[in-house]
Amino acid sequence: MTRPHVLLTATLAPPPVMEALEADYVVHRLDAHGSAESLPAETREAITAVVTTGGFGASAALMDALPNLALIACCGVGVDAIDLEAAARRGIPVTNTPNVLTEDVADMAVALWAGLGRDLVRADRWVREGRWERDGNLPLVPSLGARTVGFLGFGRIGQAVAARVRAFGASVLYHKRTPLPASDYEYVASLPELARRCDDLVVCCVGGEATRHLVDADVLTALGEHGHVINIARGTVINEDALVAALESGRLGGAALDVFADEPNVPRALRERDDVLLTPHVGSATVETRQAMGDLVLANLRAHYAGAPLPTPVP
Ligand code: 8YV
Repeated sequence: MTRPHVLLTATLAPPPVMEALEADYVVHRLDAHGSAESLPAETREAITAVVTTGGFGASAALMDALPNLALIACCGVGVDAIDLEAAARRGIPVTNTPNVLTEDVADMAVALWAGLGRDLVRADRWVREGRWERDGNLPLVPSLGARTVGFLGFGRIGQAVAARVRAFGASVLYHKRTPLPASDYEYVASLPELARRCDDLVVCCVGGEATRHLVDADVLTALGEHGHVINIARGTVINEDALVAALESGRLGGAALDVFADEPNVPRALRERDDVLLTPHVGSATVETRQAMGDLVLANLRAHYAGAPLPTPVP
């Protein structure tokens, strides 16, 4: 059987995912500028599927460059970087990788929450820079179990994080557009009110225009001088300039961020602070989860080329 041609926007890990992809498909890659337009016309015509990531997505221009594109398979749950309207107009289905990454992303969110709450960046530097010997002990911090954690967005990932922070003894509040039909967590109808009532705001909502800069200067100020913001969703949800300003003026206590407005570029002002914990978009980056995500991408490709229902279509 002839192998279908797919365009891959970024190498997937771990290696068995790439091996399986390359065994069943002719894999093309974007040019050095990350664009498909300059690929030879016959390659662009041969490509019938795009395999992409949450970060790279798929633009309308990419779709335009591939006249026979019939599937966009995203190795990631967030599809905000895929122009879904452009795909729908062209009748191109989009798949993603929900569920399989929930637990690992939630673990990472809790690691960031606890790490920031227990002042790990400052503590680590304290030891490395010899300040323990010179200056003695660090100031005390509030107990994690005494904190109230507010969730912006409360889907699968948010609820998995909530279960974890509850195990620490922390209180949970959440805000989303519509309250959950049945939940023993308290719903808060507005984001500013949520920010006023919680110590830590965990951003767990989808990205894209609908949530762009929802966390603005007012929300950050409402969190307050001892408040923390934790983001494992998308950098676009927080106004990064407002975040820097709130930290620099002492209106906000700290931030723990896995995602950024312009990855991989992280503002210097954030990198220099020891009340900021930074990770390079690694929420789902475990061997098991990335394998499971890759397996789902492969399952969607297989189903598509077999004419079978797609396992995880984006509605
Ligand atoms: C990845 C993510 O960025 O699932 C998502 O939405 O943000 C991540 O898991 C990525 O697409 C990994 O390939």
